[in-house]
Amino acid sequence: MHRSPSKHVLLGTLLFVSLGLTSVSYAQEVKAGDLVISQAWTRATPGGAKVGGGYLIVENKGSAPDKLVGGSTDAAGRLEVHQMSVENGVMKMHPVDGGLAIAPGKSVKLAPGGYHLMLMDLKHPLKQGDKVPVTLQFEKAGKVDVTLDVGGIGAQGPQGASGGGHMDDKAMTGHSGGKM
Ligand SMILES: [Cu+2]
Repeated sequence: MHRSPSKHVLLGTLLFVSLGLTSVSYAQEVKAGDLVISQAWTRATPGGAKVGGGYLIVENKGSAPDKLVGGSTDAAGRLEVHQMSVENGVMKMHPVDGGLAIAPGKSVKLAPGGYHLMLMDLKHPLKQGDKVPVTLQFEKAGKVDVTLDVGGIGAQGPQGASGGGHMDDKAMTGHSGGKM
């Protein structure tokens, strides 16, 4: 009487969905102390552009807050942590004062239209398909190397795992992680 075939179907579906998510997860997930950084990406920039954005997700699995305070990259003169806000109907961005707090047990998403990394004084255009090594600076976790996957100019999110699953050795220097 309590047997319900539809429950099995539902379970099967859930299992399938979670497996599916796993298989399209991004090649790079960087762990640094209590932080897990994933889905790091950026957009291609038009020639001559001097700035580019950077987007990722930071999850704090620990019990203490941390802060993303800045970073650096060889691809640009400076790297800042920015936020967007709308003032009088105009989208503006400015550096996050004192760093971006990552509360314990929470994830913070840097995405177009919100918090983002700002690569200032780009040394060369970012090209779709390239990988841009970036060193993030956290208050507690310290320096963390991640790689931004460069998507198309109008990309709204990170690209799937299609193509480019392998890691560039040069991008791997600085942390000991290997392929899982
Ligand atoms: Cu910005």
